[in-house]
Amino acid sequence: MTQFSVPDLPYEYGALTPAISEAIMKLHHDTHHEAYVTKLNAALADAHVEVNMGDGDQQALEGLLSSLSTLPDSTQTAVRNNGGGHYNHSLFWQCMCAGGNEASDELRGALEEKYGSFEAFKDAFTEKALGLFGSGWVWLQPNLDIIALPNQDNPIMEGGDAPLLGLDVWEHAYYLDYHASRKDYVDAWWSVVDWHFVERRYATSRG
Ligand code: MN3
Repeated sequence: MTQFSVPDLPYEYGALTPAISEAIMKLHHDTHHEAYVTKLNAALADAHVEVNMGDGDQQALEGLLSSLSTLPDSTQTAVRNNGGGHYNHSLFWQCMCAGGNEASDELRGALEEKYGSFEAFKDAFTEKALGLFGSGWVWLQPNLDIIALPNQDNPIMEGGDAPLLGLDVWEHAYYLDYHASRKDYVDAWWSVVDWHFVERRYATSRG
């Protein structure tokens, strides 16, 4: 039976303070992410869908999410929401680190070229985050496009590439700390982005 599992955070729960509190990280990782994984495993078991886990959760999820239409109709929505939830959160934890860091010359230069300046890129990304109605995610793609998608949807589900960077703008990601101010959350989030992780993904995506 296919069993996906919640990865440990790559840092302590309180590592992202004050941008994101220990209380949010515990709730978000231990309760929300855990629930997506539990429901994903249940949906696959109910439909007797076996997934090759040989290369780990991330590879298996990329295969699953890019071929949702091959699943039984009754399973597609559950896998879309909960498989998306598992993939997106697993990526999200890795996109952050204590204190954040700076983008490299290569990625920074490419973003500056596309958006005019690094600040203009951040403004464009923030604008997408604030403009997304309801729950969803904002993604930076390997071609450096910024895409906002609802719910737990991910560019992979649309036939796109695996994102480099993702921002969770569900209320559960910030409400305890910032109440209804998504803008304060996004502004603080920039201070904990692990650009070294993002630039490794950028380099890999370019072969
Ligand atoms: Mn979330």
